[in-house]
Amino acid sequence: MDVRAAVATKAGAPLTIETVQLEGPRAGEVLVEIKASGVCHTDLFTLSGDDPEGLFPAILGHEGAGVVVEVGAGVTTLKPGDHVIPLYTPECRTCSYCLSRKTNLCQAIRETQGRGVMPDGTSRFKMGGKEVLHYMGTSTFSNYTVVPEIALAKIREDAPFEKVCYIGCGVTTGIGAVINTAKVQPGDNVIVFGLGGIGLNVIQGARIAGADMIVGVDINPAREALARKFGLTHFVNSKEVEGDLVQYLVGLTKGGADHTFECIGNVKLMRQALECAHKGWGKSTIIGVAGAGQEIATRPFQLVTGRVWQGSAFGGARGRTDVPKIVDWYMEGKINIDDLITHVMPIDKINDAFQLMKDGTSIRSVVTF
Ligand code: NAD
Ligand code: AHE
Ligand code: ZN
Repeated sequence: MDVRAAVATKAGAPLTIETVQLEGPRAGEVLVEIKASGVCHTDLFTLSGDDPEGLFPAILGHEGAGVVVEVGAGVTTLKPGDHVIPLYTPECRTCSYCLSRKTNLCQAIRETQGRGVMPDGTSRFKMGGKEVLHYMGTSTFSNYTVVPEIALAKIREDAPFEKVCYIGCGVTTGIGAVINTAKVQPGDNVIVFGLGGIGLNVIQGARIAGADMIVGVDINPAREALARKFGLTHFVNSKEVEGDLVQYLVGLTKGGADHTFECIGNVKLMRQALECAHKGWGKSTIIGVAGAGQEIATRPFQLVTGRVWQGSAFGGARGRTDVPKIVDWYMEGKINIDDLITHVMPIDKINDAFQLMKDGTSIRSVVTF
């Protein structure tokens, strides 16, 4: 079938809206009509050319929501009409990673996903007779996409697509990092570096977890007011701090934070986030994604003296199990998504969404089809 998609033809170039040919679902696959998709910083990161796994031409997008149109042979858990959120971290429930119960990083299809193809090694997308690659196993910047059954969370039908699509990445990543990965406890002090689409969800998660001080660090002063609405208690504009930022934050939290989170993707800030965690027990969780060739560094003494450095992917969430619950939280008013979706636009305007993110004007833009 012909579909309308925003195609990333090469690194650094704007996306172009194209008519692309999409083959139907093969065994174990599902055809989904995408109704809405958020634009995450990771899409911008891959488009920039900094992603070691970035391949072109490809259809980006990994924060979508839509409706099942057709299922391939052997698909048993979904049927046409079901509402779904595609998962860039699938949950097969049978691989050794899933069965370990120690991680959410299902590996059933990770290798082919990283090569931009479906589990059988081929792409379902073609343009002008040539293959166009999938992205993160989801490719939600297309009005139709094909996704493996194990990478779809079935959600309730009364949830608005243009809001809950954000649960496909940003909401789950931020809140999940606090609850599943860091396991923030009531009364903990928390520092969040970067108050964008992910960091504000970390703030929201910290408030839900009952954190005491919730400190946000950003260079964009416009982030303070919204962050306060989500639970921020102290805003630090790092551009305005005289002297060493780490010492300032250690002083502010009277010895360092119980938990810190890096939500930017800057390796220098990852180091600062570690070093302002409390001596003896502070944990620092890296969420931000850094470009090819970048490495983190610190004095090993920082770890010897009890700080813990860890990372979190998709908030440690097991998507088919956890995403429907997070949709329920939203529908029950337990979490706020509406105030974070600052812009909604048709897919034709998707390059504006990337520009708004670069300018620091948007928190989340959602494109609709
Ligand atoms: P965003 O652009 O919405 O937010 C980034 C924020 O960082 C902005 O508020 C910006 O002002 C701030 N910032 C930039 N430079 C700064 C600096 N030097 N000091 C302080 N603040 C600074 O991006 P996002 O969508 O929130 O994504 C954040 C990061 O998380 C990206 O690296 C993204 O790729 C990554 N990410 C990771 C996962 C995961 O599963 N680990 C999931 C989603 C996104
Ligand atoms: N491809 C990059 C890494 C990108 C990355 O870290 N992705 C995160 C999700 S970001 C969503 O916005 C992730 O979950 N990674 C786990 C995984 O298995 O990809 C690189 O550096 O190669
Ligand atoms: Zn994302």
